[in-house]
Amino acid sequence: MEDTSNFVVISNRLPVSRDEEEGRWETSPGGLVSALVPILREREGVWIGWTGVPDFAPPPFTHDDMRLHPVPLSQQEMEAYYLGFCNNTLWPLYHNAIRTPQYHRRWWHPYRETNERFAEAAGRVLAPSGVAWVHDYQLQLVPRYLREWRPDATIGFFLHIPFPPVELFAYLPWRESVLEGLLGADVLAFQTRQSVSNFRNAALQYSAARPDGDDLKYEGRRVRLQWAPISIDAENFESTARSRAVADRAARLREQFPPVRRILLGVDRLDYTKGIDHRLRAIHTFHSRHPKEAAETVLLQLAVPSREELIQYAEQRDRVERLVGQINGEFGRPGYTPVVYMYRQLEFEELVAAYSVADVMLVTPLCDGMNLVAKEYVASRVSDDGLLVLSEFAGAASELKEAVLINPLNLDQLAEALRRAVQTPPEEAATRMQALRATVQRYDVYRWSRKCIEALEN
Ligand code: ADQ
Repeated sequence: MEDTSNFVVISNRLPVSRDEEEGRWETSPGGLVSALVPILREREGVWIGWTGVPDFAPPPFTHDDMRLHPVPLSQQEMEAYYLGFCNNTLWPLYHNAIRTPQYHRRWWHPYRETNERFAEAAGRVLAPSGVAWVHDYQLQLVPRYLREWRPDATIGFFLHIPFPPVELFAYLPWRESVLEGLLGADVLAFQTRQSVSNFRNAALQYSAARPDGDDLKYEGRRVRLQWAPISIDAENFESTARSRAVADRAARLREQFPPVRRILLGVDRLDYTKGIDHRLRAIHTFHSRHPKEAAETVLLQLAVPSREELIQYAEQRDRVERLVGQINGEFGRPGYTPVVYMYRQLEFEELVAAYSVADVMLVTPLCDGMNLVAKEYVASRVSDDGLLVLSEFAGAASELKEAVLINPLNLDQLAEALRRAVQTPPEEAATRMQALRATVQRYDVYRWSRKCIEALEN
């Protein structure tokens, strides 16, 4: 008899990764994990997910006070389910098809089977009438499978990425099955009101769901639709930004550049949705049109490696690196490099130090569920200075209204926004930043998780 629990979180990845050299587990960084740890502790909850290593699923274990139940995935499943269906079909389709989604039946079947396996793992460990909270696009069929097996459960689902407009979603050959999968939940939560409405339209058009006020009725049950924008552990960024260690690191980083130089910063996973290439092209336009102002800036672009096995990601990396080379070749000179580019994962304090020295933060995705980087920058600006330039296509744009909002595809507008950003009077920057900081401090990740869980428990 397995240990059961009243509260189970199910996500593709467990919140830990394996350090093979040291032979131990490490808790993954990030707000979601920090927000869920106290909840899991309080309820003696269980987290179900994959270890990140194919064919490696040790028996359940406890790490950092979290009870973890690994689900096995073979190398072939990892390729078909994860790299294939999740990241070559769903990811581009849900991000407004900014890359062409690939549709293959040989990926769909492993997606279904894998989802069934996660649901079974959850069904085994969930105590009678317990709460299961399923996360993200990799596991959209889990609510339905779990409900079939455990009709007593209360099931929540949170989508971290956008739900696309119905006209795009309609292309998915398995759209009905995906909707039926999601509609197995009692509460479906999304990052933006737009995603809530997109899902509602898709469900009304391609499933048996019917309107029930703002929610849906499906198979005699009410399915609640919730707008729940995710956030960060703002207090942690703020206190880290105020720490001696980060102040020292930030001072050392600042010393690398002449005092007159304004630091522009980009921090992204190297993903084609993040608009790093458009940002660089706008930087090129900025240097061409306004050489004097541009020469007083440097762009620090930090990119964390991601999904390197996929061709679109390798191509995007090439594109980004070519543009960096082009800008530095055309506008650099001895003692001046316009773009400083780093392709690696930074430690937390290094990241906060980068946020602390950045005069202007550039967050320019073409499409993004939320974008936590924008919120992290704001939380780290403890002196109420600095300017956030934010794409209107990031979920964060609907909350961070005092940012300078731009369309990243409009390179002229973006280049002009850069010119203005570096000349913004400090009083204007402070007014904007104070308002942004108030929002991020108030709506932090703890408030988000409470909101989601209250909806499930009421
Ligand atoms: P992501 O697409 O991964 O998340 P994002 O929200 O920006 O996007 O989070 C990226 C995280 O990686 C941030 O916490 C950031 O600090 C970190 N990071 C980026 N570059 C780094 C570097 N070089 N070194 C260290 N850390 C780095 C998905 C969705 C988003 C949604 C989140 C949460 O795509 O839209 O906001 O989930 O729901």
